[in-house]
Amino acid sequence: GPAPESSKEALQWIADRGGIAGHFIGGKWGPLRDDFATNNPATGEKLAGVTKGTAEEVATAVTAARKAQSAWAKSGHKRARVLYAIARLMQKHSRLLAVMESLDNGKPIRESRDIDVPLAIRHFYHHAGFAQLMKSELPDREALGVCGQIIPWNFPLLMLAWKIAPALAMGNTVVLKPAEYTPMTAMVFAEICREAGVPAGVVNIVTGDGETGAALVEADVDKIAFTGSTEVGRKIREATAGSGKALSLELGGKSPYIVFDDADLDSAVEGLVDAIWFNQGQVCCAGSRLLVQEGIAERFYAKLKARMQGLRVGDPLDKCIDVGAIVDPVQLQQITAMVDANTEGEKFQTTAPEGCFYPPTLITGLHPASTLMQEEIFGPVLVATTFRTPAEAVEIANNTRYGLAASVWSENINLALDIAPKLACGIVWVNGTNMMDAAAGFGGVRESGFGREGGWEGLSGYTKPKGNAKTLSQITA
Ligand code: TXE
Repeated sequence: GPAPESSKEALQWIADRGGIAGHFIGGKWGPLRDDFATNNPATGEKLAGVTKGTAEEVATAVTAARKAQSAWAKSGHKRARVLYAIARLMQKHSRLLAVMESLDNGKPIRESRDIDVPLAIRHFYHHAGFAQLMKSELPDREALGVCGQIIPWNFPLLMLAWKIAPALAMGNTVVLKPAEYTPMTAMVFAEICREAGVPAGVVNIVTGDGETGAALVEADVDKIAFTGSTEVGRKIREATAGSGKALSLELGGKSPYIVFDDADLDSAVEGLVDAIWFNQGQVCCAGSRLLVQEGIAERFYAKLKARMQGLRVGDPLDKCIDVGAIVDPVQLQQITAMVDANTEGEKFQTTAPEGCFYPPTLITGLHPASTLMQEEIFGPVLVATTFRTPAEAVEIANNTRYGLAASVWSENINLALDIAPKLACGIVWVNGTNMMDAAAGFGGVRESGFGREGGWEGLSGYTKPKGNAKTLSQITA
């Protein structure tokens, strides 16, 4: 096969910046300190030192964003021009972005190159158009002001794009905190902002961990947009309650993948490869709970196991690899502990190399109420049960505290369309999975969060009625 993608350019890029990922505030780099490390999970080697942002540094970034906001909100044409420039420069630097993402996160280069980076770019193009349309399409709305944005490590660049593009399009300025495991592509993005002529203070990046995130939640921002764990989402909801800050939460999931006996089984198997082995299963909307109609279960499991044996696990920079490294040994430990604690059902596992890798795993015959059917594993582990009737499928599907996505497989479109609205979740895919688009709202219900990203809903979440709705802190100031 082709040679692995070279990491030389990305490693040189990091070395040229003193080996540190740190703050980008008011259009300038710094402070830059080596407070903790971000590693390449595939090798365990340190990739860069990371600056842990203090509450003072967060406040400095918020002040810079505040200062830049009213000028930025003035011209939709200018915002469109700048957002287009960002998109074009991301294209120009797409190879660096893709390799950097795979080095920092461990995801297969095929995915960062063909999915993460192009979708992130698409997001900027899409929202550039809307920046221009804001005045005519949303004449009664205006920017919220300064948005604090906190993102996870599973799609570092894509989540950055989901957060920053709509906020900027609607005239907000932002302070974004990348996840502690994966700050690197946000660093490349900051330089792209400079090259694109983003005015100083419009995009601020503050690196750090959960404490830095908590400081951002407490800071003088008008909105917090968060993607991450349900547990932290709950803390943020408590911390912002009564503050007048707008809030959107995109949290965990345990999304059902329902296969009826009349489904095209080969397509449904291939869909599962995407649903649960894409990005090592570290996907909030992963189809992690397989529900198969009883009569076809054995046949379907056999096909699935054969397909699993064809999945190649290993070096993320190898273009032939299907499943890369788990983001961090802590996450690997969590996946291992959850799977090892289970004593129910039948486990089928393929193999994985030594190190921070976990083999594709299928556990069948689980009771719908069992821990593995209820809790998010956030790894390449598919758990399965069977059902008899469509009504039973709906009942099992809705029997979790989450409600992000669902996937329904049947050749009977009447059945699929009858089932879809009965599923308690934000997104239903019919005969497909993980279909994302900048023009479609994405988000969940119940403990998967609220608010939508993408589409009109996502845009309106970054606006407020004109001349109205000052935040509590603005009123009391
Ligand atoms: O997430 P955290 P972690 C789930 C998944 C995973 C688990 C733990 O099950 O195993 O969460 O992952 C910042 N105030 N998901 O610990 O802690 C943190 O620095 C403000 C699902 O990495 O939620 C990071 O930037 N911010 C999920 C971001 O929150 C805080 C994707 C997410 O980290 C904070 C990731 C605080 N008190 C994990 N504490 C999805 N839905 O896609 C932490 N942070």
